[in-house]
Amino acid sequence: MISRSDFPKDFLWGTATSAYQIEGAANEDGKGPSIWDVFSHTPGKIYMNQNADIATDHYHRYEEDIKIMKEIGLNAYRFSISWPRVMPDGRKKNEKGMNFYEKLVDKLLENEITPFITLYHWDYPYALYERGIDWTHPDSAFYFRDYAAAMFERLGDRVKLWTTHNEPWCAAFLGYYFGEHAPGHKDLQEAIYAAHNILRSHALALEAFREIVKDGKIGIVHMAIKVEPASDKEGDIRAAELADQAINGWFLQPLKEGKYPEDLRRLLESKGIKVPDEDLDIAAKPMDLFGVNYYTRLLIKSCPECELGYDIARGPLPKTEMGWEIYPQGLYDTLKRYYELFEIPLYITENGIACKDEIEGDAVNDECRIDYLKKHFEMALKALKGGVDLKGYFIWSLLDNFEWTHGYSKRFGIVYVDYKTLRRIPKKSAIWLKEFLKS
Ligand code: GCO
Repeated sequence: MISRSDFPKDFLWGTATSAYQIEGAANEDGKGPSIWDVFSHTPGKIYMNQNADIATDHYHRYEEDIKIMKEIGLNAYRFSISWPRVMPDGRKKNEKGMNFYEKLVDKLLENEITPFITLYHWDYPYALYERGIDWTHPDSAFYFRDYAAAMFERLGDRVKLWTTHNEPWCAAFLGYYFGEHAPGHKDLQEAIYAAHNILRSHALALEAFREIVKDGKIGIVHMAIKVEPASDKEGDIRAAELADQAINGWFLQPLKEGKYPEDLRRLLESKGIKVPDEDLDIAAKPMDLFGVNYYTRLLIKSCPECELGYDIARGPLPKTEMGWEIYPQGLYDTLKRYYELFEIPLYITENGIACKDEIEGDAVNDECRIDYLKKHFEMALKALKGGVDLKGYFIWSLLDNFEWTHGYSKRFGIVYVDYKTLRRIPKKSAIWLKEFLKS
């Protein structure tokens, strides 16, 4: 079994969360609604019509949660800022909202836990959306830049590790094409515009960061699914290449060289979709770090009748409560790919598993999570030994929390949350992690 001492001494070991999924206090202290507040209150969108008005009430319990992190022995914490909490209308500062994040950061630093901030984890200000200035509108990039600059000014003296966006693919394609996430649109053209403006907003925020946080490091967090062909048939191999361009390349290539993947761009244009290219060159501004969210792989098969010519095939491997295959090898492959592509430090910004967590008395015996984490830690170490400059590992997640359209039905935490009382109960994986961090 590997031990913590196999990793560099300054390696960050943390957990990851996001504002909408854990904070609650959805209308408190001047916070404005986000598109997720509105979406989760729309009947039929979320499992059992649940919402995150309360979530895990981290807004009021963050000191207790930091104490738990400290107790486990974690030295970092990845969290996101709720844009409408600090700017209810999308641009005017709300001091009470700002103050929450200052207190959170100060408490983390007091406990020698390194804060690692995500600026956008999908909770766009509804006030901007209802004015038509959502991600499909070019001005969204300027509003985002002003929001980012305000946060750099407010926290940049204490927080040195930043990312602009969490999984832009989800914000653009789940939100605007598949309709599964807020704002629930189903329009491929809108999704392409949203992806483009998110990339522009990332570039503008980077420019602002260079001006404001001279000694900081900034990047982006990508949903890094390992795409593989369902068979070695030519059709499946071609389909997987196209799917990889859609899921990974659509963001990786602009970030690397300021242009979209050629095959997919041509296919989209052949369907009458306009693919913008203005400002795309700025998306390739140099970053200091790259965040890899890895969970699983996707097997792709050819599907001539499908809109983009491919479909997902069900894989043979053991699966999680989300139905995702458990595939640690994909983490190693993904880390190697992205390090070779960007040649900058990588962080595993999310990795974790939803298990059938049952509580017995005061214990949750989540062996499935311990097994998953062990195997993925081993792949991270293998990548490190293989030359990848891996700087940290954030487990998704600290707490069970609001799993988007699945509501509270899927538990990813290393700490169990009893949603009736909001009591936190460290699971067996938290106890295992505590031992690992001492090893
Ligand atoms: C994501 C999001 C998280 C999810 C987690 C489990 O990567 O999709 O960052 O908010 O909750 O990944 O699905």
